[in-house]
Amino acid sequence: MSFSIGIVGLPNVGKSTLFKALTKKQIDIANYPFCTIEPNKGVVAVPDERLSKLAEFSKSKKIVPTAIEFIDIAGIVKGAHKGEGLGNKFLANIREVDAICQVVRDFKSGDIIHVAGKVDPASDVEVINIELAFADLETASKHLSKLKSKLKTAALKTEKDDRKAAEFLETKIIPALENGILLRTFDLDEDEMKILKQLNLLTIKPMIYVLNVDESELNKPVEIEILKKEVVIPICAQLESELAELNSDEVIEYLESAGISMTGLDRIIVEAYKILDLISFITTGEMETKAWTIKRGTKAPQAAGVIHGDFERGFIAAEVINWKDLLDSGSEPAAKEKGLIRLEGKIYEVKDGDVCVFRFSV
Ligand SMILES: Nc1nc2c(ncn2[C@@H]2O[C@H](COP(=O)(O)OP(=O)(O)OP(=O)(O)O)[C@@H](O)[C@H]2O)c(=O)[nH]1
Ligand SMILES: [Mg+2]
Repeated sequence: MSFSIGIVGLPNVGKSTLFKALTKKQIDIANYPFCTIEPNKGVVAVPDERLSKLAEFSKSKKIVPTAIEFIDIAGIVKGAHKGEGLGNKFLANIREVDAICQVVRDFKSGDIIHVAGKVDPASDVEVINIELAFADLETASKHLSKLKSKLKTAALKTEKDDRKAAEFLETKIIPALENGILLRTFDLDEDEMKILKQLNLLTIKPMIYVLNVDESELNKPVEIEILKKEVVIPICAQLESELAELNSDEVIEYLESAGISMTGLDRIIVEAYKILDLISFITTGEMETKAWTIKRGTKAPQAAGVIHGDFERGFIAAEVINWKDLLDSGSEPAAKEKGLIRLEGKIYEVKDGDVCVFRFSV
């Protein structure tokens, strides 16, 4: 199971600079047989401080973090939804990703050309979001006309769902998109989600914003009205690309001197993981300590299935303990003695930070 984040934004805002820095952190792909690496794709480890602590606890020989994929997408320009620039290819690329990371230029330094002639993050965000909304508008309108012509000939029994979908698109979705409203801000019920899901729309995908600022402005609060309710990560892409060249001791030294706990890149990875509603459970032992990705709400058998199909098919039960409880109890037998290791069945929802052992029989 691999999740991907598309890096989008206007041309020349620092997308590739950010992407290259990310790929310096590219994981040892031998551990991740599912991924084919293409030049604009990079698979990076999701930082997780719990793993090193558990590895020490279990005397593990290796640590295997979980990973997500970033895709560097060509810059978008005004009119992309009509095919301007690399419009169509760009939009096709975004359809494939699970979430969007929108890079917005706010750095003033250097003589880097801005496509609109001046640095104006709020206006840039608007341009991109309107392109995404208009691309969705086209998709939704096409689908609506298909539904309408189908309804003209449909038998009475089958038409109820189609009629409902057509009305929903016509009265709610299309007017919103015409006004440039992103669909992910909508409260949608299950039926409505189902209608939209098959359309593979862009503005329904979760999004984080990366504000590419000058290094001197890194600690300033973000005061951009349009981004008030959004997840915004200020970074300096150029600085991140320099940090990516350093070894881990040097990075720690830098973080301490700057008074921060994580590099901008790591924050992006962690936030991307969060907006995808992904969580990790952990397996730990002498061989390895390993994090596994699941969607929040996944039940124990399906979580087990992420490790191996047999674990799901032959699922019996899961032995579960929170990672911190395990560390605090000093040893596994001590945790067992205190009754902290629970036996959970098929309906148990695995939690973030659960350390699991699955019992199965095939
Ligand atoms: N001063 C400064 N320059 C930067 C920063 N980030 C990127 N740049 C420069 O801006 C230029 C464009 O950066 P890219 O990363 O290629 O931009 P892009 O968004 O990938 O551009 P397209 O692929 O054309 O859409 C390069 O010359 C970078 O060195 C930054 O944080 N500060
Ligand atoms: Mg680029």
